[in-house]
Amino acid sequence: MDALAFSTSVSGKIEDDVLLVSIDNPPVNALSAHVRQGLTEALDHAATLEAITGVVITGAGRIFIGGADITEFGKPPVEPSLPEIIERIENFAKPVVAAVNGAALGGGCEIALACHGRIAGEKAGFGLPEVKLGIVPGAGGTQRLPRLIGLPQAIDLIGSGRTVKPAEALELGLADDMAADPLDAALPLVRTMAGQPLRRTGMLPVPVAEQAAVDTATRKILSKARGQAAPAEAVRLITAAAHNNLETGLTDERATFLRLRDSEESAALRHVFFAERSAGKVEKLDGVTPRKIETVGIVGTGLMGAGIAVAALTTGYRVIGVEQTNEAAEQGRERIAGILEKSVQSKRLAPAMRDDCLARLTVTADTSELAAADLVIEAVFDDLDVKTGLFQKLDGIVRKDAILATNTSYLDPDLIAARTARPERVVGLHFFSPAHIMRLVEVVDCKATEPQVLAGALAFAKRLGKLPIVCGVTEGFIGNRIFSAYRREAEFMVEDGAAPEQVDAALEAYGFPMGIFAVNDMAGLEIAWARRKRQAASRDPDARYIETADRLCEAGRLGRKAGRGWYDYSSGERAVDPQVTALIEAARAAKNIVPRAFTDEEIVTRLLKAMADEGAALLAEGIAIRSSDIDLVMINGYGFPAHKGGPMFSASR
Ligand code: 3H9
Repeated sequence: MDALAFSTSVSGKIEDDVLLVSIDNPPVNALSAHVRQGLTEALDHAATLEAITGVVITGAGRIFIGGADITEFGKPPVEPSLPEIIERIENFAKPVVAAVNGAALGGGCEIALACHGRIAGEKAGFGLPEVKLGIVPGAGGTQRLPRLIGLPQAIDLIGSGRTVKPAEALELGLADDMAADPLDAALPLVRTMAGQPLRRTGMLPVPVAEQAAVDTATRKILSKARGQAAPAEAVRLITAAAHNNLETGLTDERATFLRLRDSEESAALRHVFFAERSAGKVEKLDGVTPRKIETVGIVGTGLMGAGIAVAALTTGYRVIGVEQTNEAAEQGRERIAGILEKSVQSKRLAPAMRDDCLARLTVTADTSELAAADLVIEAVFDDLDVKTGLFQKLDGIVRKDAILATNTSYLDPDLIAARTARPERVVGLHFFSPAHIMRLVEVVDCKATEPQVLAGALAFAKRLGKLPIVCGVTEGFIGNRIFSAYRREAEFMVEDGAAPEQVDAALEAYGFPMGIFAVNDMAGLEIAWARRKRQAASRDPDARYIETADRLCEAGRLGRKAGRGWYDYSSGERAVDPQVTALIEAARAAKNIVPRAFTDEEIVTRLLKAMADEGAALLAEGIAIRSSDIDLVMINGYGFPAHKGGPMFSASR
């Protein structure tokens, strides 16, 4: 029989007595207005045609339904609404089964929940990730999921926004069955349901759960919420499902969804969502074929090099680690194996995958083995002579088409490149520590970098599962340059009268996991000290300079590792140190500064402005491609709270 077109994106096919409805709205089958209209038409068709005894809903391509169309948020509503369709599915007189071929997320999962049966294909995924967008499910998810799988499980799933795979979905009772091709199981299932009483999720009682289990699940979610509203609202709605009837629960859910959808928090998180999708897109690379990378050389297997090695091994690369001596090579190998082992213990890596990773790893003191590498990343001491010396040596070892990447944080990669035989193959790959965990990688497009080389480095970072941000050459690239401006402003305020602990508390109340002075102590003060000493001769003598950090370093207060820095850590906790207070007061007195009071609001406003101003300069200089890239760098590398959208987003509001 010919295909039926219910709308531009929803089609139907009659399979004997079953209407098979397919949603085809690339790229993710989002529930745009035409999909909702098509689904309504399809249900009308199935309701009126007597020969149809049941309906199966599936998605075309690799996704079932990616959720509500986020691009419609903030636009005038278009009928029919998703809750209306979902209610209609649940109350439909004929059985409706979801053949979940791929990700069923947000509104997509809510459609599946309202169906009378759910079959998970092998690529299926079920999730309600709304909290990640600063909202709660708005089409019944908080009311139907607990009815189907229980309160603690629903709190975990909705509160975390995580996606479950078919086996777990089956175990939870979220899916009724699994099949390689979900249609193969959905069609017979819907036929067996015809004429039988249907299991309507919204009519089920919420299974009785132990209060302790509900409390534990709630605590786990709230402890990670860091000042965001959505997770707590989601928990409240789910918990209320146990004593509310469906209608009351749905009304409360809808009102909460609409309120949160229009909040700053949701606008910020949606900005971050779309920013991540734009990141790494570089116009000048359109149509450029990336250099192929399969074997990665890593020179230096300290903390950074070992982290990069683990990231590469776990994503399928062959890795050749290089050290200066056999003994150091053995230690490097042990360090890498140790990180892999920890991942096995924490169940993030299967034991078989660890063995596979180790089989692809060589660590050697023989640099000539790098002849086999497609890409060599240096993770050696951050010194210009050390790095240039290494790259010059590599010129005589690696293939002509191999890429050389520097992981420098502060040196000028153009200088390193200029001293090599082929500057066009040099690129920056600035990882953040620990490199196997931190998502951010600044991919530095140097003056001479060839497009194929940049595209190769970018593709490599993406395959590592990282969030690559392309940037030009400048001292500290995007992140450390903004961090320096932010730090300078914080130090100005301290010299003018704020206490470091007040600055930190204001930042932490804003949503940073740690204030800037505590972060400096954690990272260690010596690297920035060395840089200030290097720059002393070229510093503008008229520019304001704060000596306090130098005085701390001179007194051996190099941060947390030393037990003292901006704070005292001798008790194991960070504590205000009267010696630091005295040092700050002496610095003020030396400059005749009369300290004044700062409000927390002024502190945060000035720090945000310092970041945004530096970001604007980076854009003007062409160092950053787009302002949302700057937001992502600060969120993923420097603890800027995602639910505030980043410094550029926040400055634009
Ligand atoms: C919701 O459902 C609310 C309901 O409870 C209540 C409603 C009343 N809408 O990520 P990708 C775009 S809230 C519009 O690279 P992947 C994306 O911007 C929603 N557009 O693909 C990108 O565009 P471009 C709950 C969307 O294969 C392109 O699709 N759902 C949406 O790596 C490809 O995206 C979610 O939060 C959307 N919903 O991953 C799920 N989703 O090509 C959000 C994506 O122009 N989506 N786009 O850059 C995802 O997690 C991933 O996109 C997904 C596919 C896993 C589906």
